[in-house]
Amino acid sequence: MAKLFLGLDASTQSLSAIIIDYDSWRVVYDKSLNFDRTLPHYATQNGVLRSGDPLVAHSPPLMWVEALDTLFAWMKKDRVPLGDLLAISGSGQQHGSVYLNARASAALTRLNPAKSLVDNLRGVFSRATSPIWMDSSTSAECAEIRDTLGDIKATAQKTGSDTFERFTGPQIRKFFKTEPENYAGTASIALVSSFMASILAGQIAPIDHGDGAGMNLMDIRKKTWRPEALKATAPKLGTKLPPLAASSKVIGKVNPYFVKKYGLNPDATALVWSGDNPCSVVGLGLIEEGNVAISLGTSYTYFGCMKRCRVDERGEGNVFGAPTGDYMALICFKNGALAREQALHQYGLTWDDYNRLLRTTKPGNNGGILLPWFETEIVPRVNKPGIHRFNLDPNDAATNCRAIVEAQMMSMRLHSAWMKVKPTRIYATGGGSVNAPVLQIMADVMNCPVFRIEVAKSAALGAALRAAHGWLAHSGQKPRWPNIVAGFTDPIPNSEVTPNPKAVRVYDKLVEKYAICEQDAFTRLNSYQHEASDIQP
Ligand code: XUL
Repeated sequence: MAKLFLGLDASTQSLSAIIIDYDSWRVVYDKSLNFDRTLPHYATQNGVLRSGDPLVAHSPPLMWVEALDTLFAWMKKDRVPLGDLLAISGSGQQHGSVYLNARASAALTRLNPAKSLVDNLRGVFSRATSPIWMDSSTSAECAEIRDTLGDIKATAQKTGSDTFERFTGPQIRKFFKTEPENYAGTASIALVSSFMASILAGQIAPIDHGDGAGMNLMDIRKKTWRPEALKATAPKLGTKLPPLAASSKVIGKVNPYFVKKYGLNPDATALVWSGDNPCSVVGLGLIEEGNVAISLGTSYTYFGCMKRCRVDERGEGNVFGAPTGDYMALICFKNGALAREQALHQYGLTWDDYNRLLRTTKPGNNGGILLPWFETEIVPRVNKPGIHRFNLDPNDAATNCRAIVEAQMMSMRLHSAWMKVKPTRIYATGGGSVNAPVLQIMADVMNCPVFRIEVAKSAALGAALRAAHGWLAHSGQKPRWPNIVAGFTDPIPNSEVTPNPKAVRVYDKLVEKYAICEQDAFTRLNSYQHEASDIQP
């Protein structure tokens, strides 16, 4: 009998299912349900309920409940051999929180298969909507929690990250402050991941160390709730949080609801879920320290696993638990594709022109540097947008285009140094990774080979791998993590870009100058109201 494992991914816009066959490491089923399209009665836009306040971003948890029922119905209709599934796990958008009342625990255990999941669970929420990771309305609460824990450095050392608006602790504090009665009526607080796991397991599920680290509530080293952080957040919070658990933990047998309604094997096991980023780490095969993924999307993200827990004391990067039991770092740069697009408009170029200019200019740009903070920046923290040029003529399209990409890569190198993990293999993903000259600069600045991969549902895939891993470990077998799942995460043929030793030497020097330029820009930003968008020292 095939060893089949199901991974689900409750992301912002969709719920996806991936089934893998463990013996062949092949994906045998892959399906997604888009919330806006399939469940339009929740009136979400890209999975989010929009209010008048642009800082607020919530989603309806009942929509996730209905999506789960619908996706299982689709799998049954597609004749997926659901009876052969050995275990199920999942991945959830990080930080989002679900507020459950005292009826929830019993309702989860006694789901009636004659009714829909929605009808079973309609009455279990103490808050109708769930704040999600796109919500940035909690700056006041971030400051309050950070002040109680000490400062940025202390908060990062204690919880793995500085306080961030999207993190769950500040969101819980805001709920307690603005709706104290509903907070008091909350028996249990779940993350998106642990809420979905609770439905599948028929009991309030633990929160795993990966997603738990995105709350500003977990002691990042001990992997236990940190009483001081709970106290700084809201009263009696300890009584409302489920236990923390390793991401390989088997919660128990799958909820009989799914056995009776969809024909799952009554012995199939339900594992804890994790966050989408921790799941992607194993989905992309970033198992060994030094294997790093760089996603070149609207924003750029840099992430990879760390064997030892190190935190970013400047509070820019985030540290989460990785499904392997190690740690992972996630660093998000806002001025990604956005910055290159600005240059495109400014100089009236096409992407082909941009690539040609990158090919015809020299690595190091003769010392010309540009800080591309077209928008406020997350890493480094820049609250006032501005482009800062050093030894660069603003009218010269070619050197400015090169300077933007060089700055983005040098910033990644500089601001990932706290991990103390030298990249040995970089997987480049996202729209920007199709540009070979950009990947050449990446390889040269990082002094590391770069491979292109298409990331198709790495989080759902990682969840399926976690299901396999947890199940095998639970049944006394020695599981392994694959580096590549064929047809899914294999590098695009002939996409390897190797560093050019001469260029590497240029960037080893230039990165020092780049760091000085950043400092210089910060001094200016801090010392006077900086209005000019161009600075030419
Ligand atoms: C990570 C984060 C996002 C969400 C998206 O900190 O906020 O990547 O996990 O799903």
